[in-house]
Amino acid sequence: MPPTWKNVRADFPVLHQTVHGKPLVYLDNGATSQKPRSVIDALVRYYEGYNSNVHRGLHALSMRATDAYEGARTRVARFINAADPAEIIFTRGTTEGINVVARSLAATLKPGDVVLTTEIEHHSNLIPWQQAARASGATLKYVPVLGADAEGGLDLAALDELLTPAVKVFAFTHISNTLGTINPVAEFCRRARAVGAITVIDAAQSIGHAPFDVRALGADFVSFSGHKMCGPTGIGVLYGRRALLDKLAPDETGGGMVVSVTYEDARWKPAPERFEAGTPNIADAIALGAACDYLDSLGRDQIAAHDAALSRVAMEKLSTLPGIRLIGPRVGAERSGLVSFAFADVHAHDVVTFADEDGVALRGGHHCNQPLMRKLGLTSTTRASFYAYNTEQEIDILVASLRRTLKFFGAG
Ligand code: C6P
Repeated sequence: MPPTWKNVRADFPVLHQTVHGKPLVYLDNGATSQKPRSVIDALVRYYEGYNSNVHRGLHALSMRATDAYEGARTRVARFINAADPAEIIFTRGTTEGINVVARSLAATLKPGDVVLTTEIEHHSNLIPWQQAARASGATLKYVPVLGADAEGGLDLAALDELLTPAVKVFAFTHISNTLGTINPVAEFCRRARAVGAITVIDAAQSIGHAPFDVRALGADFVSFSGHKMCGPTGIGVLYGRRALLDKLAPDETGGGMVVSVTYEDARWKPAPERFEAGTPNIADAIALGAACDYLDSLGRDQIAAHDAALSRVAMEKLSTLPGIRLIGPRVGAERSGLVSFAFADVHAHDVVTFADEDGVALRGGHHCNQPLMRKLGLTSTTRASFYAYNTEQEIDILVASLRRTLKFFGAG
């Protein structure tokens, strides 16, 4: 760990426990990250000190809650360098944000239009576009991934042919949750702009792991989850460029998002309220602001370097295991802080169960990437995903656990 981080692990209460009598080695950060004390404290402060509804009350507690909630919006805007806090819509998470954009954009699509996405998308950035294409008559196309182990990343040459003026939406992930591939999102945004396509970035796996600047990218929409970036579950963000948000119809209607209502009709407020019908997730939004503070106190460039160093070490050590099939970028190539692998004779669920006995938390399964798994001829992989508090020693524990598993199954 970088020396400036003194004692990152001490900030995370949950890490200091044993599981099945072994020290917890938490390597399932792709599913959800752990929460630092400062984020937990922000939740407790709200519920103990000023729990109240926002935007509705004129009493002291409500005003304090409103200030903290809107302050969190401003903090998130700064976190991703949005031009205006009004471009930050609080959602339940990445999935909800993409669904909101896909449903809203579906109304603007027509037969002949193309929605372009990629073969490595999480179901959350795939099914909403299938639905949008079905509802509008638009055609859904995919940028292919290269290599038998998807080691070659997305096929940029195919992008030349696919990204035509017929493409109205280009939706892609920043970091693949199964492969660890880091997509060239700046290039994707630039090329999409050149043909007039709207970009939608799934930043679920990247937002808490590396600097992210929506204006430098020129991104139109970005969706991410609080719980993968040291924040609480149940809160996420949909960033939308102001000019586009103002043109989109709301996805949900109800209280808090209207200027005036008659028995016949209603007029919407501008963004962000227009997209936040009903009482929002006040406590978790405020705590998400605390998560932004925490991550910036570590430095997101430092986190990215730490993730990359751990995954490089993990790839090198894992490649020594007999019969392992490593998925995604090859050993030594650039990848994010996660590694995904399969053994011919041991099912991923057995690997995860054995690792759990050694205190190691992994994920095994299709990782909500079924079409990609099918393309790779797999049903599942085992995944270890790292964060700022993980160490090289934990990778050694992982590798030792995997050796034990392979021996048990007569594969080692
Ligand atoms: N991936 C995992 O890989 P939600 O559940 O809405 O917070 O995030 C959905 C999502 C969208 N895109 C990507 C790239 C993701 O990785 C995820 C969530 C988790 O373990 C759960 S499947």
